[in-house]
Parts: sequence; structure tokens; C-alpha cells
Amino acid sequence: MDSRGSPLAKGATRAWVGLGANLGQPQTALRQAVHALAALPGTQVLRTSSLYRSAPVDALGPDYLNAVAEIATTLSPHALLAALQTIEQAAGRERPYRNAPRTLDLDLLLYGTQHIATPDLTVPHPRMFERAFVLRPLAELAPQHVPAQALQAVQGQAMARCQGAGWADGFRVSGGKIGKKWLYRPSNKRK
Ligand code: A4P
Ligand code: MG
Repeated sequence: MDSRGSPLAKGATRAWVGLGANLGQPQTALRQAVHALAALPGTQVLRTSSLYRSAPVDALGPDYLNAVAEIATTLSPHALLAALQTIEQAAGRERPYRNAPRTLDLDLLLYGTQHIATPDLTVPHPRMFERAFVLRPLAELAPQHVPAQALQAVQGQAMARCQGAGWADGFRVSGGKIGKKWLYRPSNKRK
């Protein structure tokens, strides 16, 4: 059992991944990213948040689409980070400069209740508590991890909820359930 009381696979940790894109076809990229997360070894996508649109924060370029995925994984935090970066690369991610527009950004927001501070990985994600595009979707899935004051502080950041949690349904290939939560189960994991 984890802090939410739902049974996870043996040895798995509940983690939350922030998804963002503002180049190419953002909604397709985010859907494919959910599929790619579900295909990672030892990993299940438990739920996705609604999909949100917002202007770039601390950045320029087209509007972003953002969402958060809740996963259960037996990957270590660093192995998960490496996997997220591989998925970003496969989506054509380029890094010409900091906060450049991107085809796909996957950030490890929370990994269980762990605090991690290493040169290449900081968890909780260092800027997540300043950003409505992270906090609002995360609050749908894990309100216990989103302090009310933090949510209040980002209220002025305009964003629109453009689709409910079903936006990633294209990848709900077959249904298993954890409690009342559907699993995303790609074909390579079907029994
Ligand atoms: N890194 C350290 N901790 C983490 C973590 N918890 N998750 C390191 C992911 N990566 C982490 O990331 C740079 C380095 O951070 C990685 O090599 C990893 O070792 P990156 O994705 O290559 O570069 P970045 O985009 O400059 O950083 P990051 O953290 O993704 O940027 P931010 O701060 O998240 O801002 N506005 C809207 N509306 N929506 C957005 O999604 N995104 C950004 C990016 C700015 N404005 C936005 C949005
Ligand atoms: Mg990133």
C-alpha cells in the first residue's frame, strides 16, 4: 500500500510525471508519451489529469499543452529520468537554449515521498510549486501533495482546461483496473 491506500505492484513506487509540449502536434505528442510511459519496464500508467492550455511561463513561443500522469513504477528515480529523456528524444526534442519551445518535455515531479538532490535530478521538481500548469493538473490526481497556499499563489497564471482526463483514451487498449482506476496497457504488455 502507498500513502493513497491503493495496492501497487510489488516493489513499485507511485510517481507523477509532468508532460508539456508547444511545438509540432502537442496533443499527439502528449498522447504518445502516455503510451510510451505505459510501455516502460515495470511501469503502469494509473491515471492522467485533464489537459490544459496556457501561455508560456518564463519563456516565449506558442501556447503549451500540459498534463500530469500518475504512474506506478519499479524503476529507480534515475532510471526513470533516463527513460523520460529517451522518450523526449524519440519525440524530436531539441535543446537550443533554456526554456526553448519543445516537442515534448517530461519532468519527474514527485517520486513517492522521496526528496532527491543530485547533480542531474532534483525531486520534487525544483520549479513545480511556482507553476499553475503543473499544480492544477497535479492537484486533480494528488491533492495531498499540492499545498493550498501554492495553488493560491499561482492563481494569476491564466490557463484553460481543454479536455477531461479522457484525452489520452486512444491508448486505453485493454482495461485492467486498480481500484476504480483504469490502466493504460499497451499491446506489448497484454497477456
Ligand atoms: N533535472 C533535474 N531534476 C529533474 C526532474 N525532476 N525532472 C535535470 C526532469 N529533469 C530534471 O531539463 C534540464 C535538466 O534538468 C535535465 O538534463 C535533468 O538532468 P530539460 O528538460 O533538458 O531542460 P529545461 O526544459 O530547460 O528544463 P525544465 O526543468 O524542463 O524546464 P522547466 O523549468 O520545467 O520549464 N510554460 C508553460 N505554460 N508550460 C510548460 O510546460 N515549460 C517550461 C520549461 C517553461 N514554461 C512553460 C512550460
Ligand atoms: Mg524537462
